[in-house]
Amino acid sequence: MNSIMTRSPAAIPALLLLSFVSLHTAGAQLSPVNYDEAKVPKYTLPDPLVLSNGNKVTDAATWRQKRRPEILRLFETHIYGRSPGRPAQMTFEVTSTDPQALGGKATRKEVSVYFTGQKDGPKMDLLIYLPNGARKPAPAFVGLNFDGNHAVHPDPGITLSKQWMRPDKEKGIVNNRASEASRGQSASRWAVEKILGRGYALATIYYGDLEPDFAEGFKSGVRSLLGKPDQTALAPDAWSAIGAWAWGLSRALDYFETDRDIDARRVAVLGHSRLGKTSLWAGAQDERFAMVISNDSGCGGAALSRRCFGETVERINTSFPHWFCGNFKKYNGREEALPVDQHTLIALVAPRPVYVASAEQDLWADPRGEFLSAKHAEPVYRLLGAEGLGVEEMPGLNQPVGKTIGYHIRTGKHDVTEYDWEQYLNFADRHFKRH
Ligand code: GTR
Repeated sequence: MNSIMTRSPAAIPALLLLSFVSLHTAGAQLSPVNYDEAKVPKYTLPDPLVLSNGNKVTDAATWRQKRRPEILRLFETHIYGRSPGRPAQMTFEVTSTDPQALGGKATRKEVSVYFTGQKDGPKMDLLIYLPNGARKPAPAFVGLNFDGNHAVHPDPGITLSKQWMRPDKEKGIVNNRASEASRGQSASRWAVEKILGRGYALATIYYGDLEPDFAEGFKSGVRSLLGKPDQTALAPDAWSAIGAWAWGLSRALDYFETDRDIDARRVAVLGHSRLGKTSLWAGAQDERFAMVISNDSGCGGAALSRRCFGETVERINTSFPHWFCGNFKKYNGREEALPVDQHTLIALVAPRPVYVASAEQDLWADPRGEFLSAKHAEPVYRLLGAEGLGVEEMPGLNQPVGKTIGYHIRTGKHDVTEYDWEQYLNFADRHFKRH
């Protein structure tokens, strides 16, 4: 989703820039967007290794038993809301299998996950490609997609999503529904053949299966279908849209545990932008994810909120009130009052490998803030005996760095590219092939 009003104005012509500013300031009195490093406020980050009671965390046991649960609760209470667990009645159904998909390179499977065990109840549809000829069970990447499973590849065998979608003529979305013209529309973001060629499986789900992405979307998504019947007033710490999307990723992992073709102990969860915020939250909560990847996730994702660079807490809460829980609104313009910052979200992934990626032109997402988050998560990795980022300074363009925490900033705009996938595959090879 690259709406102009939400991206860095750096690459936008002056006239458009004017409308960018006015759209962003219409109605609400929002502070101007800061893209000047010199104007980043002075801030002190919460120390991931100091408990709320002021005691220092100096051993792994205290991290695991006290500080990790404490940080997790803080994120639930103040940022993403509390999500339920696995529904007791959930069932899975393999709805199609083609062992000779993509010219014989892959086995394509589609799996419906019925959250209440009822076929006419809430469900999500997984698209899975398994690498033919590679050793099974295969390690896998799983991520939500923006435009429907049929959009990740032109493969005509993928079932066309019937869910609500944001209108988009270019993507063949007519009357809020996908059409044949929608096939393969986001293929550039999913390096399917490359992933399969490297011996990995790929699984994806349309994020709208869990909740359509608009303020009132929760009324027809899993938050109300699985929650209390009257969801008109959500509690201030009830799960958010990001919470619902992340919850779906954990349900995919529940399925992988039953599929002998996939190695559920080597699954990397990844996402781009709002879905990168989601992959971080999914991976932070659910320790079954063996690796977590954030692609250009920005504010409320990898970027440090306290830097107030590009998108701020106030802006994101104003444009997308449903993404975070009600309590997060209390921090509009008061980032310094947050009991956590996003480096402690990354620290929740420790000691599992985590990768944070930025793009040079994606100033709206604050590339430096994304790097610094990764950097400030390092003390937790070290405490747990893992190597962190391994560098002190932000690397130059297209120079991936990192040990257990990976990072790169590539040239180009807010997007997922072949280059990003190349780095994720190399990172996964380094960590997964040891098993
Ligand atoms: C923007 C939003 C960002 C990012 C992006 C996306 O509009 O301001 O935080 O999440 O959407 O998801 O594409």
